[in-house]
Amino acid sequence: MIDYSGWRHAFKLDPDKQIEEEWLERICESGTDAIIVGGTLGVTYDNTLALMARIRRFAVPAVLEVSTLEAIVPGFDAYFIPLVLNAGDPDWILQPHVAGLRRFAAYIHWEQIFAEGYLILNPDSAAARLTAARPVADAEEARAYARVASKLCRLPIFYVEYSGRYGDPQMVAACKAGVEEGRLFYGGGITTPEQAREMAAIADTIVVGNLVYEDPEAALATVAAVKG
Ligand code: 1GP
Repeated sequence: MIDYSGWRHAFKLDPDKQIEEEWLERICESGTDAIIVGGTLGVTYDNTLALMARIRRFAVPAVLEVSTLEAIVPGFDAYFIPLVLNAGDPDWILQPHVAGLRRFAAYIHWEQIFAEGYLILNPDSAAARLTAARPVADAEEARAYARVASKLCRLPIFYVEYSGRYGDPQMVAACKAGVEEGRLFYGGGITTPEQAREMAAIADTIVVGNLVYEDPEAALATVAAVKG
């Protein structure tokens, strides 16, 4: 069974984006704790399977963050299942999960499944638009969301998602204060070692996504910043 409790750093790779073999190898062999495969748009069974097969050549743990029922590919070490806590469109809270269990319940290895309470804080992100994410007024509200996830729902992971934009450390710290049980993941807009360090000082695990595609050398530098 996968143990993410000690993870400090993960890369998130998008099946809908291209990455050259050499860079994929360097990312997978970078010393990061895990590769999370996930994206919001353009994720298909075929491109997810293709990316998984390439990552599987390396020893790094590989997790699928499920965003569409059409792209649930067997063979990952674990499956992270987001519940978008501030989705304005209620269909994004539990309806896909009900539909997924109707279809796939017989195939599920529950020990590989981990729910993530997602709080989407960048209103301009694709995920925010897709789920009609409700704005979060202030740090107090963010902390309350974290408590709902951690204390009420006992979700094992709380994911502060600023995808595409570097977040407000005070908001992340408020979330951390609310997550008493479970792990806090932070993702969004990390482009420098300093940002990686800043967020890693608050969150349990930081996730670096876009930078892999925009500036892979800089992405590699975030690993040493956090784990070095
Ligand atoms: C996206 O949280 C991850 O789901 C990482 O965000 O792509 O902005 O690094 P970035």
